[in-house]
Amino acid sequence: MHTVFVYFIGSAGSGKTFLTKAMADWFDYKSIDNVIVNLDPGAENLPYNPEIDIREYFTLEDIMLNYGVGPNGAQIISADLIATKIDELKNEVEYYDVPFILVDTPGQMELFTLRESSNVVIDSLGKERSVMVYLFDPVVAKTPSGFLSLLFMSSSVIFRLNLPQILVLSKSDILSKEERERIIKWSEDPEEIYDSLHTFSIPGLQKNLGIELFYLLKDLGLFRPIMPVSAVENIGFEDIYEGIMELFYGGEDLEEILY
Ligand SMILES: Nc1nc2c(ncn2[C@@H]2O[C@H](COP(=O)(O)OP(=O)(O)OP(=O)(O)O)[C@@H](O)[C@H]2O)c(=O)[nH]1
Ligand SMILES: [Mg+2]
Repeated sequence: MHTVFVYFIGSAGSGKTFLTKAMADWFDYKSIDNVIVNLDPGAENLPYNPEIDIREYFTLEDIMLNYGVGPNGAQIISADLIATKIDELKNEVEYYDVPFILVDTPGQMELFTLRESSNVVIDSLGKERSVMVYLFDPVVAKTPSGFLSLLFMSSSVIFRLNLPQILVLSKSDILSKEERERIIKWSEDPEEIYDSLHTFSIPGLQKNLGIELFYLLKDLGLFRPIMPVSAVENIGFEDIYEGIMELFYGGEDLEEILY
C-alpha cells in the first residue's frame, strides 16, 4: 500500500498534538486505517497512544541527565538524535500497512524545521508520499502583521523541507465568526490584507516592510486558502483529508483506490 505521511507542524502550543489525535479519531470514525507517530521526545501526557513513539528510544529527561544540559540544550540534542534512530523508526513504520501515518512533531517548531535531522526522517520514510499540515495559531493570525508573519514562517518551512503544505487555522473555535472569516478572506485574497499593512515601517529602512513582504508572498503565490479546524468542535478534518487526497490521488475516492 502507498502510505501517505502527514506531518503536523506549527509553533509551540499551536495545537499539533490535539489535531493529530482528532484527525486520527476522524479516520477511525471513517474506518480508514491510520497510525500515529510521536516524534516529540519531550511530550508529556499525550492525549493519544502512539503506535510509534520516539520516547521509547529517548526522552528529553534522559538527554538532560546524560548530557548534563538544560531543557533547551536537550531539545537541540534530541532533535539531532532523532536521525540516529531512523533505521529503528523506519522498521517500525514498515510494519504497518495503512493508508495514513500521522506524525506529531516536537513542540518547538524550529527543532523540527531547522535541524537537518527532520530531512533525514522525511527522506527515509518517504518524501514523495509526504505532506505537512501547517497550523496557524489563531491568536497570532488575528492581526494583519501576525497573519503575514505566520505566512512567512509557513513559507520558510516549505523552503526548508520541500514538501507540499496544507494551511490550517488551528483552534478556530476560540475565534469569533467575524475574526475567522476575516482571516480566511486574507488567505484567499491578498488584496484584503493590503490596506491594513500601510502603517508598518521600521526606522532606517526606506521601504515599507509590510508592503514589500506582502508583494513578495503574493508574487510567489504563497497566499493559499487556509482551512479552519478545531480539535474541540471537530471541524475541518474533511477539508484536510480532501486536500491530501487531491495532492496524492487527484481527488479520487480512497475506497476506489484501496478496495
Ligand atoms: N479551544 C481549543 N483548544 C485547543 C485545540 N487544540 C488544542 N487546544 C489546546 O491548546 C493547547 C496546546 O495544544 P497542543 O495540541 O498540545 O499543542 P502543540 O502544538 O502540540 O503544543 P506543544 O507540542 O506543547 O508545542 C492544549 O492545552 C489544548 O487543550 C482546539 O482545537 N480548540
Ligand atoms: Mg505537542
